[in-house]
Amino acid sequence: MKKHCIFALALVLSLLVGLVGVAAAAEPAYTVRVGHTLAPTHPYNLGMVRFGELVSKKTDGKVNVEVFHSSQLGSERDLIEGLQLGTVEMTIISTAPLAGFTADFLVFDLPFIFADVKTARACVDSDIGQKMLDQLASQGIKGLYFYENGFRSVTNSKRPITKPEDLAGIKIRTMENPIHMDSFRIMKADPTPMAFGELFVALQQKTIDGQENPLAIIDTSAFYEVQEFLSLTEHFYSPAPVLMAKAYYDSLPADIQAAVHESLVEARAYERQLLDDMNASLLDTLAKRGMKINTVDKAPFIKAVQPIYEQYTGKIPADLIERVKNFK
Ligand code: EAX
Repeated sequence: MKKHCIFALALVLSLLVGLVGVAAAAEPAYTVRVGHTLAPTHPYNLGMVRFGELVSKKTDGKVNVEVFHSSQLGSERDLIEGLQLGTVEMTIISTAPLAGFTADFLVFDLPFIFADVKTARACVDSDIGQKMLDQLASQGIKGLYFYENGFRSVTNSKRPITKPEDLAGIKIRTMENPIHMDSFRIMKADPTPMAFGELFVALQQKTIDGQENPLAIIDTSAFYEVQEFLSLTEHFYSPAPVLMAKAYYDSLPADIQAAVHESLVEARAYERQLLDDMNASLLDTLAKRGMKINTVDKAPFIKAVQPIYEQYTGKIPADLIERVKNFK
């Protein structure tokens, strides 16, 4: 009889241990909500999903990443403020809205400052970019890595843009960034800052004539449905900083922080590769979707926006502008 009781007790105990074990495995210790403004098919989203897969694997399921696309958690400005308030743990955005928080980020918004994507990636991944990310600590933000949005081109519903004068009178949506607005003003366009989430409807209702974004956004956000002309100005390069709430990052144990870093570095290569692969076929795709696409001679555009460099030297340290402009 006694033997049976001991056996039954051992069985109950092992079941309990098993249940606790399953419960523990089921409940991740850390849930990271990542918010962004782009479509679920854009590399921002796919890159963050890949980050989530990698960090969950590296931490045996302790970290669970939930990605919220399409401005579900607010605009890029809302997301930056959300990191500071602790209402969201992580975001991937363009640098443009950060200019209001740290002026140095404006350097990346200077028109035509990078000649090609290889130079741009090397620069943002260098000590120049790292120093900028580190500056965000004073704003309660942990700047982690630069992913990529890409070179921005103009779309509109009025006419092909082949030279700066063609922009005269075009009501163009810009990001909430002074350099973006001044660059289009100097070319006699009529810039309107607007959160990305409101853009498609504004184009559809023709309250604005145009916008400017990289090809992958024009495609994944279906701007081809509401924009007739695509002019390949490639006037700004948008890096995409991945940011975490500093208080949240600091609360993570060192091994979890290490897994976050490793996973973000791996997923960055994946996100950039996705963009490269998409860009290889997007001109053909967008033409098939009905967009009238033209290339441009960039020289007149570069000349037209040159005064922006003088205007912003001082607000952006002159030596930083020189370093980025001459980065090799
Ligand atoms: O960062 O607002 C924009 O046009 C940005 O390219 C977009 O939010 C992705």
